[in-house]
Amino acid sequence: MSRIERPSTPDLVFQPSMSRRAFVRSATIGTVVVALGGATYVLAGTEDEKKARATKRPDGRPRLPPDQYLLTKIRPMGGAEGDPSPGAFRLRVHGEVEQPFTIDFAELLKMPQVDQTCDVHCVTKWTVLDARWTGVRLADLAARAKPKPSARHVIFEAHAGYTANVPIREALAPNVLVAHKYEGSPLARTHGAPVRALVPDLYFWKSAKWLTGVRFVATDKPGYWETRGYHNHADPWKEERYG
Ligand SMILES: Nc1nc2c(c(=O)[nH]1)N[C@H]1C(S)=C(S)[C@@H](COP(=O)(O)O)O[C@H]1N2
Ligand SMILES: [Mo]
Repeated sequence: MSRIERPSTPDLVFQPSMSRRAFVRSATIGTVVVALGGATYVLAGTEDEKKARATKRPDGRPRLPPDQYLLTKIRPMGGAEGDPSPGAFRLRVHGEVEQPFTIDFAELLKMPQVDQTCDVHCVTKWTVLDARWTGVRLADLAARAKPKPSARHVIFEAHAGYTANVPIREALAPNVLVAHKYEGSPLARTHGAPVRALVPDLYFWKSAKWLTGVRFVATDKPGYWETRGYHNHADPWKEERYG
């Protein structure tokens, strides 16, 4: 996983000594560069960040979790890409369920569609506010599969063996989607085309791209990043970054 560290910049700083490398780096993370009276200033996005930190979500938590900064668009974070064609897509819903099933892309589109605006938070410290997604609630797919009382966790399964584990109560929250659009357009290949998971209230690594399956399990099974030093749960407000 690539890591982005944010340079520490106050609101408006005159940095004649800033190296070209540091300047370019800060310019790529959403800062605004302005020229005033012949001097160059770096205007960091910190006013928006202060505002987002001061604003509360309906659940009482701040819009911006601790130690996060803002980007305006989600950033491709890599991973082994699956086949992006909707025609090849199959999603298997299985495990500790009464009615396991597999659906293709056309069947997914026939299920109730949700258009949702929500914030996403990457463990590398960027946050995007008001990202717009379209997809099907995982709870609706689960209702069709009928999880057994023994089901306690959901394992998102993706191309090339990537997995991410989420407790069932959190996975069935109404804002957890199997998403196929971002900002009104089909998902870009780098963002998981044709279908990804979206678990907005946990760090973004739980949102498996190139989704192939949703498996209900009785016993928790730490996934790809969870077995590589990342936290098993991943709550951004508790800064559950590393295990
Ligand atoms: N299949 C798969 N899904 C994945 C990953 C991956 O490597 N493979 N990376 C995760 C990580 S670490 C992050 S931060 C997000 C990044 O999503 P994005 O590239 O759309 O920003 O996807 C998550 N989903
Ligand atoms: Mo990540």
